[in-house]
Amino acid sequence: MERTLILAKPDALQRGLVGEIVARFERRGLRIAGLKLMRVSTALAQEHYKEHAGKPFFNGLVEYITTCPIVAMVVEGPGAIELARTMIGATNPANAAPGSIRGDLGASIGRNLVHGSDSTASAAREVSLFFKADELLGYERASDPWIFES
Ligand code: D4T
Repeated sequence: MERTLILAKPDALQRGLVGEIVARFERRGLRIAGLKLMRVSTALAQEHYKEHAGKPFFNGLVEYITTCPIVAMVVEGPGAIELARTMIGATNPANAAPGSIRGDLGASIGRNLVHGSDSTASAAREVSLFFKADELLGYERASDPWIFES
């Protein structure tokens, strides 16, 4: 079982694509463990994207993700991190496979709709940056819906 951070970025909100994006993860069988509409502060944006600090696109990236609310989501399931990355597609929508979110809906590398954690370490770091522990809910009861085999 893995958990990964998914962000529907400002262009997803502006274009009315949040429902489409959430639905894709749900339909693929990943469970929603956390979900919220929020504004990203400059400090949070800089921390989230710190691996890109100093790169030419860094300031634009921080400015962009702080301009408009986002929807942050934690999804979970077996192999969720890699599965979500495959579903999201290549960073540049021009190279993203048709069928992926960016390949179907993405406009440009600077407006690529979605973020997904890229490794186990990133997922742990990013989930805790965006969510407090008590904002993440499990589905432990036998009656809770669960698509995967146990
Ligand atoms: P995120 O992190 O948003 O899921 O995207 P990726 O994991 O697919 O890509 P990334 O970390 O390499 O880039 C983060 C973010 O920066 C934007 N970007 C990236 C950009 O505007 N210009 C660029 O040249 C690159 C490489 C897009 C995603």
